[in-house]
Amino acid sequence: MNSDIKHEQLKKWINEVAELCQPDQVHWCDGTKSEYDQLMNFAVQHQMATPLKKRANSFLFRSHPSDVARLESRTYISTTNKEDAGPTNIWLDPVELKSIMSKLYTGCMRGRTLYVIPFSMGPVQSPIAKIGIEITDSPYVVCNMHIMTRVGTEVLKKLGTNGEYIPCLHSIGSPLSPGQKDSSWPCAPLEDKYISHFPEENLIWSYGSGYGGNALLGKKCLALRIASAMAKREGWMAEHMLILRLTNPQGKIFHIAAAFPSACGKTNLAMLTPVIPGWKAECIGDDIAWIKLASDGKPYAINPEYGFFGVAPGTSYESNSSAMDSIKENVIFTNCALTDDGDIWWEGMDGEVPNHVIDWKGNDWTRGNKEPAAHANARFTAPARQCPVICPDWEKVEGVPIDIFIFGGRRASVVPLVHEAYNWDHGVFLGATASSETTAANIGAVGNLRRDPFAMQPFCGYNMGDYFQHWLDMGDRMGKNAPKIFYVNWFRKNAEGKWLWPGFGDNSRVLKWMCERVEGKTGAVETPIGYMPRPEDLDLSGLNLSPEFLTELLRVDPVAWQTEAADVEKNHFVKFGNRLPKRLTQQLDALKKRLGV
Ligand code: O2Y
Ligand code: MN
Repeated sequence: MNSDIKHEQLKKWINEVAELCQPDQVHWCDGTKSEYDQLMNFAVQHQMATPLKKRANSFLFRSHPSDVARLESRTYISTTNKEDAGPTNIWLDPVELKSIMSKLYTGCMRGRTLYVIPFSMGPVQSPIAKIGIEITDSPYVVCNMHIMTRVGTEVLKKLGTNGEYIPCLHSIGSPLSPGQKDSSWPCAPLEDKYISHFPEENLIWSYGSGYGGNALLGKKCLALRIASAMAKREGWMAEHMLILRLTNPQGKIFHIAAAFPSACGKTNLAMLTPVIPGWKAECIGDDIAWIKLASDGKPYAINPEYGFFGVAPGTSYESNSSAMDSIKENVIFTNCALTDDGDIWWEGMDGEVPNHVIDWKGNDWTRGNKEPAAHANARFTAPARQCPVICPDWEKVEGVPIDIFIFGGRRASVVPLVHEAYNWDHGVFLGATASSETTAANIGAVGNLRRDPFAMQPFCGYNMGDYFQHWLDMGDRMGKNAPKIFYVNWFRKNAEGKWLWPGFGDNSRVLKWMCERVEGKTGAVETPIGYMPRPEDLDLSGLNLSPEFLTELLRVDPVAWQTEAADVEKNHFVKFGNRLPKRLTQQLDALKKRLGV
């Protein structure tokens, strides 16, 4: 296949990497089913994967216990000047980082195959799409990339002889000596793991981890960290957002892009089943949105991905029936439990807890065991086309016009169910100050409050202060076409620690209010934090919600919000120094004034 490649610069890069990493062979991926099948056969033969008797063409992988999630502590944004990476990123000098990593890469693919994966983020013919080339020595990564991105010869054709691509170099960092038996999940020790981004040259180098966001480089590394920096330079937006189409009973269509930190039910909202009669929801994407202004002045979004890399535990027919129906076949499961009849299982799945399974570490597990059978960050990788509520326009090359932006987080107190920004700058302030309490799927202690601006804290590939300015600039360019901005919190609790809002399908009630706000058809009250629905503005028909719960859901406690404003000022905004746009300081001052501070 190498001789068919007409892109000389690409061939040169592959040859240079092959010389450095010294693989036994080089394989150019064509993205075909037979390639996928061959790689899966290889994984099964080498005890890396277990075929599942109960799900056609589906496989279970178990990772090494040290390699179970993306690693923020080993993720680097490497720019010439430290200030350009900003206070939310870990920075290393590019010369130093490349020197460290080049040593690690030397000979790192011995005994293995180097796979070249040409992939497109976005439909290949979309003007918003970008091409990446991932080099990896992991068959697991190749198979996941087949599902998560558009891989193959069509991409190389589009690249032609001199097309632009984003080089993504990945190695699991575990060379094999002659005759050495491989392990089921080879990877490098923590101190040798690096997930590195060089946004000034659109370059990604990842070493040592084979898991998720660390290794499937099209996702967080390219589509968010590198793309966000490209978007800033080129005047578009790369956001950590789901994309949802809502159609009201009159047939009017609304497109919503919503940003939530990890572990806030983003995939569930992306595949929402509305409880309100006559409303329909369709999924366009569950994690990432690339948004460009079209000639009509409106922002159009595409989902750059081709599949879902969803959190398994907690996913059930009750919480997300569309996700369950998406994973019946052609799925890769990672770190789930294996049942005795050859199916997967995880905590929170419908039905009885099984008496016996093999847990994610490969050990016997019986009901009542204190340890979970599936890892909290266990995943399914499933083709988006298998989702029963996938929108027929999800691959539209020009994208869909966005009417509403939503920010949110997981807060047990203070933050009400929903509020609406007074204007674009206020909406940017809401995004910039978004916060969430951590859960087991985030790294770090459970229950800590973390500011997660625009849900981009782990994913912004440049100085977050400049990113805030970029949002303000985009608003200026959109003018009257700028979407309305809302902030939601599905997770408020009462004094007894009980959830106040049922969430899931009932979230459609809140989305309905937003759509009616866009149409100017429903009311709201002005509060210090933004417009909010009066109880009568929300469609709560058929919902058994006590008046006390509703009052608490919509309560704004000025004293708690004064503390919130002080926290934003003293612990959050202060980090951005002179990169914090003045317009956001003005928003904070306006909030304080409305709160009577
Ligand atoms: O732990 C990982 O490597 C995956 S993280 C992830 C996966 C899919 C969608 N979102 C996320 C995230 O952390 O935001
Ligand atoms: Mn995500």
